[in-house]
Amino acid sequence: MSFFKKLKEKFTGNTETEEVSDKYKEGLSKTRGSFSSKINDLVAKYRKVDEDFFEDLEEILISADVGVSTVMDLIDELKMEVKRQNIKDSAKVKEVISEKLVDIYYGDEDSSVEELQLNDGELSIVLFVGVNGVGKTTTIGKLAHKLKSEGKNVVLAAGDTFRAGAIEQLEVWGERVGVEVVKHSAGSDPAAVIYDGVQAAKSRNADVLLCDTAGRLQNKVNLMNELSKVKRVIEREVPGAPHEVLLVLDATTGQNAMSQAKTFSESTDVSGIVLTKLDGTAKGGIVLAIRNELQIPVKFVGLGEKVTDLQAFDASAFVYGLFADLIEENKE
Ligand SMILES: Nc1nc2c(ncn2[C@@H]2O[C@H](COP(=O)(O)OP(=O)(O)OP(=O)(O)O)[C@@H](O)[C@H]2O)c(=O)[nH]1
Ligand SMILES: [Mg+2]
Repeated sequence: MSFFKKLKEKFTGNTETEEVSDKYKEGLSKTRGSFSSKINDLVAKYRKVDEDFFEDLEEILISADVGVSTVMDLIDELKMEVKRQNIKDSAKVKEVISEKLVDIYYGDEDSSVEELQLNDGELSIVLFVGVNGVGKTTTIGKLAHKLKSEGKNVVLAAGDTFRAGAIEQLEVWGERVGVEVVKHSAGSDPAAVIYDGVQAAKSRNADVLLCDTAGRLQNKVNLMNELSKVKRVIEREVPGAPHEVLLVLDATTGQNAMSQAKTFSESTDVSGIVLTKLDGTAKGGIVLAIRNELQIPVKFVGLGEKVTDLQAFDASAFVYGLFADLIEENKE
């Protein structure tokens, strides 16, 4: 079966999967608009698949923030596949590209969504880190909604005591979603807030505690020290916790996001990435660069500002979003 047909079968004709593919389609419309039109122009320009074709393709991928070394791998794979299938017609390459994008994301692992690692029946703690403005607090609100709708008992801890208004912002989310928020006053010790959050979560038999943290302090060293302190409190209070340390990155910042990932993973064990604001960029290819160059799984993507716009990352759905027009018109 062709790859587009497989994707079409997976993501259409069923309300549950259609909801997912619709979200990706909508959230990736900027990237699709720019990426797909460039690919279409490329195919129109080169009828035959030759060296020049691949060179231009390389540029298109790099301009979508796919990341240089990932692009190189991808181009090598594509060349091999084109040879193997003896593809002469450039239009046929589109499908091979989409298939290889999924392959390259998952690498040798079996292609399943990287789920949030939560402990069933016991308290799980998720710590959110990332620089200011990337979307930590918003993501916590969205994830709280998602977990609650799955029947989980969720508590939030307002660990950003530094930025004015940060505590209130989390409280607004708490009210909107209908979950409890543990807080202290502004300027207090974040580790103490998190400690209280853990005690509250334990005494309420909560399933998940989501911990917000500051994105900016007086300086970077302070921030990293504070995060370590918060993490130590969590480790001490709940063996095996934090179950996830999620680094939130803003997709619209491109290479900056990559360097943030390097900085944070040097001082904390980041277990996964939340890539926000994919809806706001035409360079959604950064998902692939992050996975491939940092070896950290992207667990969620932010595809808009609405509470339902946080999606578990699924590379097939992502590629569906990128090539939706081609996939849907596929008559096979
Ligand atoms: N379009 C879009 N906007 C988003 C997304 N995620 C977050 N935002 C917006 O990004 C802005 C910053 O989000 P916050 O959640 O306050 O960011 P933060 O990381 O908590 O920032 P600090 O508290 O300053 O460290 C808000 O206006 C959010 O609505 C997304 O997936 N798409
Ligand atoms: Mg915040």
